Amino acid sequence: MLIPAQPFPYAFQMDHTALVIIDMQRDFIEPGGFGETLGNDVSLLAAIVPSCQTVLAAWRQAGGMVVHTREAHAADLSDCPPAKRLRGNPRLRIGDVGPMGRILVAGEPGNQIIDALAPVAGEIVIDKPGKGAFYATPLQALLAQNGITHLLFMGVTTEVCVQTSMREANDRGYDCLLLEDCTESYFPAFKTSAVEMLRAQGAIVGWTAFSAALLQALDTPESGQR
Ligand code: TIU
Repeated sequence: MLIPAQPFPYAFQMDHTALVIIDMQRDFIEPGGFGETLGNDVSLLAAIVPSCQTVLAAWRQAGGMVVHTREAHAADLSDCPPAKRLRGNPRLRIGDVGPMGRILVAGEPGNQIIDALAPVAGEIVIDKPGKGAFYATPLQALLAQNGITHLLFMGVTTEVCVQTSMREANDRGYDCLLLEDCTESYFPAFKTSAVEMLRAQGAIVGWTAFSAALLQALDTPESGQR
């Protein structure tokens, strides 16, 4: 398939491409989680949920591989460096008890992926202790086992976990595309900057496109090379 993208069209084959959904968790999107304890207005992030749902449904329908990530720490916080836990002056720190359970701890209610985008059987779910999806996770091995060479990214936040994951993936040789209307930041200006810098210099990190371009290609797979 070939879809309109910036800075130039993006080519991919369904069976070598995975949709990677970064950290669409209650901890970032709902009040009372990690995102809000950092002082952010979390309501901005909910706006992308409908477009993410549409893409996820179409990608599943087309039979594409789906990877969900969660920023999550072990209950004993053994995978949370003090430098991360002690940074800044949040209202609640990682591991503290908040209204949705312990902040950013695996298995807690607030750490779950939001219901609207919940994983289904057969989809990969990666718990990651860092901002990037590859650091200290089995993601690269799982993608290699499945012959994946191309990654389509959605999720939050654009300039933190999405950008870090996309840069990690780019350095590992994946052709990456970010769906612009399926990612969001607590800081609109940072989203704009991140999108622009990722695709600058001839797609130095990767491509960007709007979901309509992907949806149109998925509707008409015969329109491009499959
Ligand atoms: N704070 C912020 O913008 N993001 C994070 O801490 N994690 C993710 O982006 N998932």
